[in-house]
Amino acid sequence: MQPPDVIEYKVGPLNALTNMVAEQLIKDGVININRRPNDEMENYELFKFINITLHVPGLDSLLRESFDSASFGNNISVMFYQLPTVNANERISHMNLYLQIDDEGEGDASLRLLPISCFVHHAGTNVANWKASDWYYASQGPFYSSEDLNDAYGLGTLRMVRYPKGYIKQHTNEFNVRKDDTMPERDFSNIPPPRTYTEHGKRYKINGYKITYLGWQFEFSLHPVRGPVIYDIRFKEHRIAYEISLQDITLLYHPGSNGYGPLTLTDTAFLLGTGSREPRPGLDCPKWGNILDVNGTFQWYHVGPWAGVCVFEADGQRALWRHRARGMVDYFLVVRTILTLGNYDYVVEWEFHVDGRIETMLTASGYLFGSWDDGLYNSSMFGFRIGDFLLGPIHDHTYSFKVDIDVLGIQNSFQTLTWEAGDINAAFQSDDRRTFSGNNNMFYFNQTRFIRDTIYQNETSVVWNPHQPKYYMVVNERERNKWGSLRGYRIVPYSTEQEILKDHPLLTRGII
Ligand SMILES: [Cu+2]
Repeated sequence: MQPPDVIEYKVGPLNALTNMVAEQLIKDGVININRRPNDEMENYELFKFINITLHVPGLDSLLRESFDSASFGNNISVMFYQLPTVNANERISHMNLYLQIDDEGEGDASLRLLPISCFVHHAGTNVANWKASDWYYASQGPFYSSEDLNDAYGLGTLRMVRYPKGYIKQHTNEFNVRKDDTMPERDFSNIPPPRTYTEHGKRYKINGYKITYLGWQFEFSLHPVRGPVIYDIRFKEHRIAYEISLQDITLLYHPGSNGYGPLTLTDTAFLLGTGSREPRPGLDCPKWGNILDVNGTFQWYHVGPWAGVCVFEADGQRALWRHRARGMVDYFLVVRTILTLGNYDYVVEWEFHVDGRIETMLTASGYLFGSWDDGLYNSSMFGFRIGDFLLGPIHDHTYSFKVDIDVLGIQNSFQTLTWEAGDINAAFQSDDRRTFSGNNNMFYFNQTRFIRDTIYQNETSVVWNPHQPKYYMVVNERERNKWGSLRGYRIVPYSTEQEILKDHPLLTRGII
């Protein structure tokens, strides 16, 4: 029998709601089963596995003594975060305990971490082969097993952590963020805020997942692992892009103790778990907007359609352009999805402006992931203390998008435009198709600035440097506008951040 593996299928064609065809994209056996994303059945087995390991006689009194009489299964729970591995035969998760003391669980799993952890090795599909290793208690270890940790506790060799008595009672529900009625109201806050409405109907049309709006046309889809996608994007009948899609949300955390959650996350993997959420009318979808169903999956199982994307026309309430008595308002169509991935809510949206510009936006809110901090061993080089035993560690969210541009066909090239400073002669000599026949003296300044454009023949990566601005463009070398310039689209990065880490193994190896 073939060993279990991972296969990806292409399903289409677009907007065909019936008679779809599935085509296998990757050959059997190419992707090792250990490379699959987060898996709920496996989580269930992990909980069962660790449950047995944690119910070691004596460990219970270690927990009670450390954490204000808390106990596992009562107000202590467990979390697992998968770690990146180089070897495909490995599948390792970091196990961490946390206090579960909020009625609604808000913030518990990401903020109330406890400093008891281990690694669980759970490669393959045979649970009997799984094992736990590297137990730590308040950054002391590693202990080979939970029994060894328990023995150290019994011998009195552990440096103990002791939460103050009454800690749990005092902190219960403190992370349930809601309006504080004891605070004074702000002036005029009792008056309803401004509202936009569509007086004479909508200016966009939705047919299945095909959306049209003032010359725009595209199709929306939701990939079960990677998230929202728009396909076949056309402006005034012309194809601009085949696909613009979220590929991954990568997080790198840098905790200062063994009590931490994820070290690295490819957050979109959580789509298979909690996944896409309904945009809420009045909060992130205007009441006049349309909410479309998406194909819902939960942990690989199809669970039928659920409301997952909001479409509406926004009043930008600013000028797209203006000059004296003339001008045009910046109205745009918004396609917005909400991804609630664990402690974060990501809002992914595309804006289609009437001037032919598309903006891809991604924002994050929710609860941050903390790490345990005892306040004794000042680990403030890793972040800021934000509570008792709690550090908000520095981390970053990197959003990767695939942008498959097709400007007037698929024969496209990548072009960059840079500026150089130099004297007049250097400027004219920079383009060997031209010769300068004028007199240098006609320029009041001899120093000038000139453009250099490059069309890349080979695939390459680009490093964005705000100190050396560059225009990135995808152009069609066979299509020119009436003034002779190549037709294309410019890619404008909005991020102002530079490279996040120089030598992080995850970034340098390029593996997950
Ligand atoms: Cu964050």
